Amino acid sequence: MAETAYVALGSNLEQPDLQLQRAVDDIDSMPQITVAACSRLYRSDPVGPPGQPDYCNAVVAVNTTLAPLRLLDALQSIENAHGRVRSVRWGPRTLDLDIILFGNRCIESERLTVPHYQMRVRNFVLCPLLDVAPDLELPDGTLLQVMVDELGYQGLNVIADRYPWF
Ligand code: PH2
Ligand code: MG
Ligand code: MG
Repeated sequence: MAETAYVALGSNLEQPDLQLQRAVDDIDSMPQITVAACSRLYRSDPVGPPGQPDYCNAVVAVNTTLAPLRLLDALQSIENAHGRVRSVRWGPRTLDLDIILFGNRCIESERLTVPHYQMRVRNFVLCPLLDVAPDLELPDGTLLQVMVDELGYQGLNVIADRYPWF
């Protein structure tokens, strides 16, 4: 049975806007994963170590028959193909693909925590998520719209509206 998952995309190196557009296409071409909806494209102030370039961020809704850890494998293979080097925590990266929600599930394993442990405090995740899922509730019943109203759009700029962005 296919389930809907939400994946957050981020990049702040090597043409971040094009990295994200290619990543959406790469996700959609994976076996057993279909991109059902794609958010607007945002430029955002970096959160984390100072002195890094601005990020581009977006969120896609995917339909998948993969189990959560197999979806994670697929996304990590795309990160690696985009030249991702894992070094500084929250430091600059060519491509970051995070599973933020997987159906209504709560998952706590060594490799994967869903809902994503930081999503509630990151408007560069919640605001694009609202583009693709305006009526969404988290597994604990919190309304996404309420969280977005609390966090606001500070530090975020929409740089492209409808996918394909370019
Ligand atoms: N990702 C991080 C750390 N900081 N800042 C922004 N604006 N966007 C990101 O995607 C981001 C970040 C680590 O995943
Ligand atoms: Mg991340
Ligand atoms: Mg990540």
